[in-house]
Amino acid sequence: MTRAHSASNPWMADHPSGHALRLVEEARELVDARLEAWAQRMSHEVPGQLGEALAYALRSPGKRVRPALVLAAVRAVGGDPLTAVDVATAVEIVHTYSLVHDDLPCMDDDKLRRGRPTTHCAFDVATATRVGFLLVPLAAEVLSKAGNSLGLSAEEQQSLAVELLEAGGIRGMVGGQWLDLEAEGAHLDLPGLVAVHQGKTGALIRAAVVIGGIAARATPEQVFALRAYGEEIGLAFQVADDVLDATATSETLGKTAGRDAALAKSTYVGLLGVEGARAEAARHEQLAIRALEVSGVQTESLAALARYIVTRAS
Ligand code: GRG
Repeated sequence: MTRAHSASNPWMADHPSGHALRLVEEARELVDARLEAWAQRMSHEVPGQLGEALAYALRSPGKRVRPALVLAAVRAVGGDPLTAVDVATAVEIVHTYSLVHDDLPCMDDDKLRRGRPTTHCAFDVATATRVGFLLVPLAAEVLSKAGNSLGLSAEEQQSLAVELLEAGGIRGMVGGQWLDLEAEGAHLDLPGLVAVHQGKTGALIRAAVVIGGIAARATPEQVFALRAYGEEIGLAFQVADDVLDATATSETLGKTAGRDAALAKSTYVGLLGVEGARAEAARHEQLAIRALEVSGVQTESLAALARYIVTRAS
């Protein structure tokens, strides 16, 4: 999809719709209130600097795209998003853990995240490492409490937990990050890059969508469609991320721009160019929407978020 084509097709506008922005804003308000409550609790329950650092990480101001996807998936299968805010919070806490660890000197070694010093810069490496490890069981606790208050069966709760924790594991973020670190300085081809990002970025995004469906008691067919949608927008998200890393400023992104080039990483922009990468993101977006259209899942919110993901400014 070229920009000329997108300009002639209002559905493919090259900026997020008001609807998408409202969905993200709504998720941010709802989830930020929960994160704030957990931050206060952690700073009281966990002694000293570690409690403060946990609260610092939980309060870090992200876009909250994954929570928005959880709530949109709930809506898409006829559920009430307000019942799933804690589920969305659990997903965001896992994402927050991954950012804290991703920024550590032994990984991407970054100083700026979400417009603030990274957790290891605001505190120290040992504290940030512990913060990351403690956020994962916290997410499991938040998820389990959410499953109970939703009245989900033991089997449904198990599916939620498996979905979230597997996305963080060797077939998800850890596996993808590992491949990514090993590939620094090497030249990956497109299948190699897809393998990195299906794990590193895509797995949690896909899990967010599937988890929303399970929380709203989606049918197996609906979960299948949500998973296929999530797989595609997970990749679209990373392609857009590569474009932003190459074209936006650190101020807009709230994190260091140009980091991929500095770390000699293979990227979609490196392989396809900026316009080619934009077209690749739009291709994944279309595949995502097509996966929903055949399933009887309501597409409106999820389609709006797919467009948001490929056209966001940060
Ligand atoms: C031990 C090998 C090993 C790995 C640990 C740290 C880790 C697991 C994985 C890294 C996963 C990661 C940070 C992927 C990047 C995903 C990504 C594009 C994040 C940016 O997401 P946004 O734009 O950020 O939604 P905000 O700040 O808005 O939430």
